[in-house]
Amino acid sequence: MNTAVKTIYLKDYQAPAFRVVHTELQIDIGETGTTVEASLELERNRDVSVDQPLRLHGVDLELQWLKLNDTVLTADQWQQDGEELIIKQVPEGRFFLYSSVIIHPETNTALEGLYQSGSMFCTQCEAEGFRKITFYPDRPDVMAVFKTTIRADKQRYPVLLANGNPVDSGDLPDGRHFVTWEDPFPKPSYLFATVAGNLACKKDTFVTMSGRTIDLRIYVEAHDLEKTDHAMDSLKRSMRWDEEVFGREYDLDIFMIVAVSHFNMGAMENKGLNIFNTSCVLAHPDTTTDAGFQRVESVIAHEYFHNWSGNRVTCRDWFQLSLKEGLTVFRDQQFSADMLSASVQRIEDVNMLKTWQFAEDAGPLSHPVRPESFVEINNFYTATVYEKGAEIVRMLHTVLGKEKFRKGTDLYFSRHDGQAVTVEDFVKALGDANGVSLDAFMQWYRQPGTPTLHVHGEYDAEKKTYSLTLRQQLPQIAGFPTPQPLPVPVRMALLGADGHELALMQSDHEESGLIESGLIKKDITEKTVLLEELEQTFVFENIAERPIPSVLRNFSAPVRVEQLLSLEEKLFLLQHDRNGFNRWLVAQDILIADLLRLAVDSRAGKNLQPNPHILSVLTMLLPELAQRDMALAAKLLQLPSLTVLMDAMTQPDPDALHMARQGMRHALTLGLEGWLLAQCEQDDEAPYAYDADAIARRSLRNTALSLLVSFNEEYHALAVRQFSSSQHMTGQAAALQALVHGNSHLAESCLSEFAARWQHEALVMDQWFAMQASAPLATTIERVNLLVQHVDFHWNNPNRVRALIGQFANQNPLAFHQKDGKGYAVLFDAVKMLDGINPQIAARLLGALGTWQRFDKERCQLIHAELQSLAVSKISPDVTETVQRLLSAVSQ
Ligand code: HT7
Ligand code: ZN
Repeated sequence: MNTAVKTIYLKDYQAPAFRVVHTELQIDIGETGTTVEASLELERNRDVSVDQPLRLHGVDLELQWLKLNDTVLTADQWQQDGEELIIKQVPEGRFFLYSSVIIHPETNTALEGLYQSGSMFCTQCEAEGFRKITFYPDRPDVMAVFKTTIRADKQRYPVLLANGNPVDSGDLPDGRHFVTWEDPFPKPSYLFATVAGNLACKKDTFVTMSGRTIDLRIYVEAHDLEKTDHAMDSLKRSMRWDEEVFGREYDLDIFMIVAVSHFNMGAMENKGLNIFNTSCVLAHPDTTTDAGFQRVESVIAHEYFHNWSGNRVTCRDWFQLSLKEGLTVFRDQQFSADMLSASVQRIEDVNMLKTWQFAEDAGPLSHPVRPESFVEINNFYTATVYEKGAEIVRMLHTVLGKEKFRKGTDLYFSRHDGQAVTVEDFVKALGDANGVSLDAFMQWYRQPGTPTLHVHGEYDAEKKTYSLTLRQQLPQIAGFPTPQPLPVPVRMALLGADGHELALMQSDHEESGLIESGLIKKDITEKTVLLEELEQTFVFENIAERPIPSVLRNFSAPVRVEQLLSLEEKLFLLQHDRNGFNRWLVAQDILIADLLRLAVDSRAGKNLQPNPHILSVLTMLLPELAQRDMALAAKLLQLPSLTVLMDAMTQPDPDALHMARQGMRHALTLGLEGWLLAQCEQDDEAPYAYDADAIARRSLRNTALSLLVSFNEEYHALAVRQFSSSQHMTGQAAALQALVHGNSHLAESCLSEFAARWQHEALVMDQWFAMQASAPLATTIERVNLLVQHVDFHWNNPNRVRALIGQFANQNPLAFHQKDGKGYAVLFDAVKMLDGINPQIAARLLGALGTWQRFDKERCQLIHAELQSLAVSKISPDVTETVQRLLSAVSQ
């Protein structure tokens, strides 16, 4: 086992011994090496004991010289210890440290620090990449004003960018040139960015709420310029929305986005110079699906919103990562809900949370939203930190209500502007602004695991009261203290016999402190009750009839729900609940239960008979619902995924669940065939429109097509027709995927035609790889092994690796968990191959095994053997940490 890894603990946090007042960088880009000269104006932090030496981080830097004020330092005046450069003797008061290093972006395949992506140079500094550029106190609580000069060959790199505003530029000898940028806002090093390239630019302007005109620029490779309109529109919508909803105005004179094809994540919020994965900025109807358009809009918003939640107010240390990410995800989810459909947005967000975060929290990779230790912080950019973190912010929004939440964020941003703070500071500001304590919610940041909410209702016909008993069951996660009760806001309504919502009057003595203080609004028919203890009963009076409760509306808390309702009551909710999100939630519950039953039947070799009552309600409901809410109808038609079903089974059996799911799809299609066909025969609109109605129409049509193609070979021609005639990628890709996943004999020629047409569009080819890797077929492993050899597959491009290996391991449980272990071999071979190229991506791929301990003995043995063999090979700290955490499942 590679044990040479160092664990960092939250409890060991110490304030920095030195502050950087001013940072000046001179970056000289060369083809075989880049020189970085830094000038740091430093001073001792008076709050910290004086005898501490100056410690700077540095990784893979070739040091040329070091100077302290006017004196060149000799080798005995500094020492290196791992990633640290230590200088013991420094002057009192302010002083300057100058350094010169050579770095090699041209061979940097880890995509951290300064690296080459295609023909351009760009940076990625979050979390700890700046130390690969120069010696620096590379920690988020050291905030400095930056001035950056970048020099490069003028012909090859006419565009030279850095954070802030441009203040100088000019020509240099030998065909080189320079540009100087100044960023007046103090920032941590992780927000530093620079770019050099030959880039085309889409320009626009935005007038802020105080009347300032901001230059907006999106830099891309010339052939992608036509794909920037949607990103620019999304940016302007985000800027306006943040002013209107959060009162946040942009601060610099210019806001730039650069698209790069090699990027470890989606995008990065560097101050004034966001760097984006091409997949999250480029969009055109010819090459991008609806999902792609939506992703661009939400990632543009997310990174823009970081300007306040992350940049102006940043994190004290990396344990506080959710401070900026949870809040910013919540903000981008609210934005997207306002742009398209609020209930569809919530369905998609919750589906994501339940699929990935609940699974992460149920296995050896479980960790609190604020972790307490890490080896490699890059391993903690997780669904828990992001998505569960956003749910905590949403709960605070729910208990405070919109206006008070806004008062709270106003105070947070003004109180902590220019500071590096903690999650406690955030929760305290929300409480202080409203004269209440929200401290109880801190426990959500500390305690890992998903609680289960048990719901039980009792009606007293004589007293006309309805008692709703809520009980929280908290999982004990190995290595953590006994879990404590959490504050769980439960938004609810009571439905009468014909589906109308009953007036809710609650006995006053039952209400919690927060509700008494008037913080939770009393609505007439919908309200939020706050469960603060392990168990509480809430009594509602004057209830004239036995009601059916609709609880956890809009998923008001990130919990699993166990509710004692009959199938009839659940089907009633599915048909009558006015809350679209809850109709989806109860539909999932109904379908999961029946699919689990069918899986048991499948294992027993029985005939698969989906519950006829469920089928008859769905076949009646869907056509009628589609007339009023097409988006919801499409969501209901997409059955729970195999991953969600595996989570619901004590010992997941992907083969039996797949059979069950196929059986249910078949039965549904049988009942709805005519209506499904009618959806596919409707006009496939051109030109493409990006709005909620058009997206819903395409979604329903494509779901219908996929069901029909799997149902009967007769319909394969229909898919081929859509594939050939559709005027947009949403239609084309859906038709091709239906054929590939439906194992059609027509798939192969369409795949070839598609590749021939789109071979020069990298993002379209990513879709081509992805749809083959995610096909739930016995032949998929063989195909993935062939695709790894394809001329267009490149291990050094994370988008391509995610499209092939990531999709296979995460979106194709049937093939990945194939009994013979060949699917696991695909993943482990990929991790071994990638670790030397890009350890961040290698470690992230292993996340697909987050629930491996729940499988049967044979599969567990196969995975265990692979993990152990990886553990004893020479691997990066990133992969070592993840392997060790995965292996800890066997000792739990
Ligand atoms: N804040 C950004 C995080 C990020 C990142 C982290 C590790 C390695 C590469 C990275 N690229 C971007 C993304 C975000 O806005 O959440
Ligand atoms: Zn973010």
